[in-house]
Amino acid sequence: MNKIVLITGATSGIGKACAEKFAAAKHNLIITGRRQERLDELKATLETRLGIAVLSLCFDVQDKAAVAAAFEGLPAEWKKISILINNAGLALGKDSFENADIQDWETMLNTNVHGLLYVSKAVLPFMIEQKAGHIINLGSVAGKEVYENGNVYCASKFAVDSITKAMRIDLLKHNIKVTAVNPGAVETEFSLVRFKGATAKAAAAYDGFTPLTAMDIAQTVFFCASLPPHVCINDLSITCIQQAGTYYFYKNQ
Ligand code: NDP
Ligand code: 8X3
Repeated sequence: MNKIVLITGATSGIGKACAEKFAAAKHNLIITGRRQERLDELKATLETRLGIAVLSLCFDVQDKAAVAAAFEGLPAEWKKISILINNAGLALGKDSFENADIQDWETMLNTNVHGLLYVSKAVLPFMIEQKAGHIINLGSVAGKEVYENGNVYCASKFAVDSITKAMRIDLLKHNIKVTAVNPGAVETEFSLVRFKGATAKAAAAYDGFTPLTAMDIAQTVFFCASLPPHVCINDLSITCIQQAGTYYFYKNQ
């Protein structure tokens, strides 16, 4: 049976690859992001190519009222969400604690932590009503080990790690699975955003090794979502073969 899969941050990178992967398996999708034109383009492509239904919702996950309004206003048939992929997120800057920008810190915490909480709170009543659901949070290896100049980005992903664990415990009674997928370096728009459009600096983030692709992560998320109803992957970390943890890389000589 086709499920409804909600993917936040589907306009780029891992979220977009998840949309393609779940659409290919004939699931219907709710895709979100702030860039309406990218949402429109993805919806048109997936509906035409794969014959699935796609609903796009354009909002900023930092905006609590906008998040609540988007989900309260869903047509009844779209409220039967089976899988929520909390993917929208970003890093801003990679500076030593004393030099980092406070506004960047706030944006990361508001997006990666508050945004994930707002969306989860809005969607959970639909899953509780169905007595089933699966929440998959995009954490990071940066939520397992802090690295130099990673400070508040790492803190935001440590928060995702603990929120995921807390959700899993509290939602046991509702038959809702909660999974964290924690990638190492994945080549997406992540570094371009982190370095605020500085293309050379962003590209240099992947110098000397072959990073994961967005589709590698989408396949992993899809795997977690495809296991039998009684099985829940709790926590899955994944890196490319040239990375171990957050700071060990074996780069091309
Ligand atoms: P991208 O920059 O390619 O994609 C980020 C997505 O998040 C975009 O669709 C963007 O949409 C959305 N987003 C960002 N801020 C907001 C916001 N305020 N409101 C709504 N949507 C927002 O990066 P990735 O695909 O790499 O990142 C996806 C997730 O994976 C993030 O949580 C990231 O922390 C995590 N991750 C990434 C890794 C990597 O190396 N790339 C490694 C580990 C984890 P729009 O701009 O249209 O709003
Ligand atoms: C993104 C991976 O190592 O750049 O979460 O922080 S890293």
